[in-house]
Amino acid sequence: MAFSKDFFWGAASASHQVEGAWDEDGKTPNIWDALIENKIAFGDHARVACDHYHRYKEDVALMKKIGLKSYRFSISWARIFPDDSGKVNEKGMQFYINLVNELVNAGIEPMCTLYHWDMPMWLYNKGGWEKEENNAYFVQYAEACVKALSDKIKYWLTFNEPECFIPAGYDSGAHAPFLRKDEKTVLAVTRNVMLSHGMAVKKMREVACQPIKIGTAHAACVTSPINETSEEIEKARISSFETPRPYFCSWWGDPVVLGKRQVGTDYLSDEDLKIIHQPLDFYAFNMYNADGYGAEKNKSNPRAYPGYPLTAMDWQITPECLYWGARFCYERYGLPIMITENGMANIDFVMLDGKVHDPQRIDYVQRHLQWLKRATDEGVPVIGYQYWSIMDNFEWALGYSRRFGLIYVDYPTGERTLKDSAYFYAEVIKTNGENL
Ligand code: GCO
Repeated sequence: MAFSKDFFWGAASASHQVEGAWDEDGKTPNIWDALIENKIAFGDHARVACDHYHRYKEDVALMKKIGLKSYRFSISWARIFPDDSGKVNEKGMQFYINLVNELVNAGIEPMCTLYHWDMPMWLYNKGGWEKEENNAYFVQYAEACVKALSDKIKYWLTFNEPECFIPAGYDSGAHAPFLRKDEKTVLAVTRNVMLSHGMAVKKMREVACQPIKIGTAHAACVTSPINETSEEIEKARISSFETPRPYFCSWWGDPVVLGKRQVGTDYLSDEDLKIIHQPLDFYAFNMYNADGYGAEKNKSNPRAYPGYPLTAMDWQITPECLYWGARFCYERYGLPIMITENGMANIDFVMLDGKVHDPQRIDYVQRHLQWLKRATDEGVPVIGYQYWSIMDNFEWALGYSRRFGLIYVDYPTGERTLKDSAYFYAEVIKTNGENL
C-alpha cells in the first residue's frame, strides 16, 4: 500500500524555539523568557533564536526547496494576548497570517499547535495551569487563533506533549516554570490542561471558518517487542498502555480520546470526562525512541548494552518504534495516525567544503521511515510525518547545544545551510517514499 498520495511529508518547529523577536510588536515575556536565569546550558536564551520572526519568508522558501507538503509550527500565546485584557494584539496575529499565507502560496499545508510550552508570564502570575479558572484564558486564546486563521489552517493541535511539559515543569523542575510541586498540584495541573483541551476543542469547532481537524501532539512512548512472537507482542502492548505510567501516552489518550479513566486517574470526575472527551480527527504523537520489551532483559533499561547506538541527546536509536507506535496507537485509539515529531540531534557543523554532511541523520530518517512504511503497508492509516525539526533551534534547557534541524543555523549571523539530510528528505518526498 505504501504512503498515500496525499501523505503530509513535513517538518516541525515551535514558536519559542525558532521565532526570537521576544519583545517585538507588542509581545510580552513568557515563562521561557522570564524564568530562565541559571537554568539553561551556557546561559543561552531565545531572544533572537533563529530569528524566524523576521526571516520567515526565507525559511518558507527553503521549505519549498525541500518540497515539504506540510509545516507544523506553534503560536506564541504572549504575541496574541500580551496581557489579560482579552484584546487581541493584531500585530502579533498578523505575523501568523503572513506566515500562513506564505506557506499556502508555496503549496505547503500549515499545521498549527496552540500550546508548545510558552505560557505568557501574565497568566503564570495568575497561577497558570494550577488554577481552574484560568482554563477560560486558553479557550479565549484558541478561539482568537481559530477565528483569525482557520480560513487557511485545517489542521490544529491543542497541546504539545502534556506528558512532558507537566512533569518537567511542575515535578522534576527541569523545564519552565522550573517547579517541584507535590503530587496533588501536579494532578491539578494535569486535570486543568485536559479540561482546557476539551473546552477549547468545542469552541474551536464552533468558530472555525471551515470544518477543521483537531488532535493533540502526545509524547508517545511505546514498548516494542524484541522478538516478534505473539507472546512478546502482547507483552509489549500491555506494557505500552496498561502499566500505570503517569504522564505517558495512555494517561492522556484514554481520557481524551476514549473518555476513559486510566489506572490512577480517579481524580477525574464523570463530569470532567464529559468535557475532556471531545471527538478528535486524528491521533498525533511525537516519538524519538521506544523501550524494548524482552522477558529476559533488564526491565529498567532493556535495550542498553555498552556501545548501543545513541544520538547526540544520548537517546537510543530504535527505528522500529514508529511501526509499533503507529500500530499500537491505532489499535487502541482507532484514529488516523500523524507523526508530529521524530528526528535526531547530531554533531553538525559546516565542513571545509561549505556543506553540512550528516549521514547519521539520513540513516536515522531512512530507518524510521522504513518502519513507518511497514505500518502503512499493513493498513494502518498514517496521514503524515513531521520531521523534528525544520531547522536547528533552542532546545529548551539545553539551549543551542543540540542540533536537530534539516537546516543548519549559524546563530551569530542567522545564515541557513541545507544539510545533506534535507536533500535526502527532498528525494523521499519527491518519490513519495519509494526510495526508502
Ligand atoms: C519535545 C518538543 C520539542 C523538542 C524535541 C527535541 O518533545 O520536547 O516537542 O520541542 O525540541 O522533542 O527534544
